[in-house]
Amino acid sequence: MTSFSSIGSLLASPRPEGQVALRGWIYRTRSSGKIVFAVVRDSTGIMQVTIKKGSLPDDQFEGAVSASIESSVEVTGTMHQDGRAPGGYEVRADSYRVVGPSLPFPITEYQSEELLLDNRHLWIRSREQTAVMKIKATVLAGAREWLQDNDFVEVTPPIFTQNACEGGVTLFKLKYFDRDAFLSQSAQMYLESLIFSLEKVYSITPSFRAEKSRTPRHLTEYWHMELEEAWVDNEGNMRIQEELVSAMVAKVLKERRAELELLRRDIEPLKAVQAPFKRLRYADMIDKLQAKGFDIGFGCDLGAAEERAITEDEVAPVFVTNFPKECKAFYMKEDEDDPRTYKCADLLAPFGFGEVIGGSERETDLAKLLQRLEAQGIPQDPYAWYLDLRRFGSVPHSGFGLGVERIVKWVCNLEHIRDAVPYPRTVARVYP
Ligand code: NSS
Repeated sequence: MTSFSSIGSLLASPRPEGQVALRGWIYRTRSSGKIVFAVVRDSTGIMQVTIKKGSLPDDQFEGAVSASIESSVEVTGTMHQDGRAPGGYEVRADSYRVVGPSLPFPITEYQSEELLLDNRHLWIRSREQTAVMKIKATVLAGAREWLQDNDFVEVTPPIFTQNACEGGVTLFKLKYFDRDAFLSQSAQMYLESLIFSLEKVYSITPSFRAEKSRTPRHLTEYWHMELEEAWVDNEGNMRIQEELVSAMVAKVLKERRAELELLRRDIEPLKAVQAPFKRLRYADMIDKLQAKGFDIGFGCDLGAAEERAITEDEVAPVFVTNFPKECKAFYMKEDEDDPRTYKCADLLAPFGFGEVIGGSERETDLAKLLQRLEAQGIPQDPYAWYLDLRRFGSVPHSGFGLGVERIVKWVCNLEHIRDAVPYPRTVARVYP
């Protein structure tokens, strides 16, 4: 049986004049009379292959002439240095077998965004998408590595829920047999319950938000990394976030240089992503925004434009702390030093990328929680179990949620969040 090598391994340790076997998909191909120049890609790279009439059976040569891009092929031949080939080497084929021919590929160089999205199942083969998916996997691996090194336990919270963790406006409601249920917006409340045994927990799950607005940073389904820790206050929570994010970026810089380069991502600013991150108070940011001409006052939430103005001159992410209560969810802990505000922080990525994490210390005062539910007209029943957590050995605790695609969008410098996920779900799209 033929033993195939990956293109990446062949280019990393070339075998000049040596016999090699590779397989993949035709990335480019052109023929001129008695010779076909094909570029073959696999998951690890691209390799130029030359197919010369007479060097292999005629039917294989004809097959190479007629095979169009995205046909899958198996190639054997010898590897030769060639300065004009990508990667500096080419393979001269002595056999070239088309495994699965391709119809004319619907995606060519210049296509509308709509056509690309309709053909997402084919478009995800592109080298850019492939690089983004690899970087995303490394972002997740870097996080899991840091979390494991720091004794966090990965847990698996439910997706069907009856709790609106982040408010009713963006809930996806569904029929759960004879009851109503929602798709989870956040695992937070379940994670809070798990700290009473495990103390340090995290989960990576899909979260769902019925976001009607079409923006470059909102998906209706996104991957949510959430963490909760007992005995930690808001400052400790921020220290975890800055170390975690620094570790994720460091892992990408260490292992995904080639992919960052393919995406033409300037890596210098990423090198500056190192804990600690700046802490800025919301109230000071309002003053700063007013001075810049924004029509904004204490109590207004920060939108994309405000976040951009705060971070446009930053190289590393920054925390904005102490949001007014009216901007945030009922479960956050009041700051006794400034009771208009919560002990909370949003982490904003630099250069205007905006919010990537939302976190807070949690309110442990049962009376305050009950009072807020009442004031906001939120029925208590679905939260009875959550409120119980304050009745059975409550402890100070904090946690946060990180939008994985928001991080990937920033790290890869993508214009739109939909390119940070293979099959984007937005208000306009659930196909393919
Ligand atoms: O609404 S959050 O700000 N906070 C929570 O859900 C908390 N309950 C998390 C927690 O403390 N366990 O969302 C957290 C992050 C936010 O900073 C974004 O990075 C991301 O989730 N997020 C989104 N990403 C993509 N698309 C949408 N629609 C979206 N909404 C939030």
